[in-house]
Amino acid sequence: MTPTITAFERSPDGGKGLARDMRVRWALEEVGQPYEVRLVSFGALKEPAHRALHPFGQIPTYEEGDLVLFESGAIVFHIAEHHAGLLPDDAKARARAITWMFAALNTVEPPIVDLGIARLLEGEKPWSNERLPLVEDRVRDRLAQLSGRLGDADWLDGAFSAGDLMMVSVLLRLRLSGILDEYPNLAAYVARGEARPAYKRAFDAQLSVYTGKPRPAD
Ligand code: GTB
Repeated sequence: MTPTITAFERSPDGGKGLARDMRVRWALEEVGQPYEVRLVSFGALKEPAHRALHPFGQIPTYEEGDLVLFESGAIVFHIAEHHAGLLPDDAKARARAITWMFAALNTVEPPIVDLGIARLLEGEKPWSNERLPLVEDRVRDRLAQLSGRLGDADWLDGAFSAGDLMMVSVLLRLRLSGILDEYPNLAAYVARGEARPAYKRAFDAQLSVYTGKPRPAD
């Protein structure tokens, strides 16, 4: 059965792949599962029909028959559980890959989201100049720890997994800040993720929603 996901009808990033449907698209592309996309306006997100799918009125959602999921982490985990390619067969390696998914979402993403809020929404506040460096340093702390763990490995724990998919997706949100480049092994890690054919297909698909055409070949 072909699943349907939701994405922004108009993404504030204009298709830079920063909205969280991108990670779901990437997972579906990695496992070779075709999918359909329903675009939702900001108004419709808060309407009862969408809230029946997503209690918080957000994207992405995932519908597969009578199964409805929300939360990008839960959706990617579901995809990874039901298709080969994103989680190792070995039980312990699988548990470690799932641990990295949670680490990306619960430990690395929160300070990165905070930084986005501090820069985009709080930049005009009188206390912003004082707070921003603190928020940036909390991001740097996490990146330094992650960078130390990754070392010169290609991926976080052996072969590419849903843990890497989620971590790269989270780190990508830092690209414009320049902070990622302070950690060359993390910048290279993100670039490896973006170089995957499945990532490129997912990126092009979300971009074409907003431009009407895929991006030119790199
Ligand atoms: N924890 C949830 C998940 O992982 O699925 C969070 C979902 C979420 O934040 N969804 C956002 C949303 O629907 C879109 S991704 N927001 C609308 C609302 O809450 O009313 C966040 C996002 C949006 C836009 C950009 N961008 O344009 O750069 C980046 C990230």
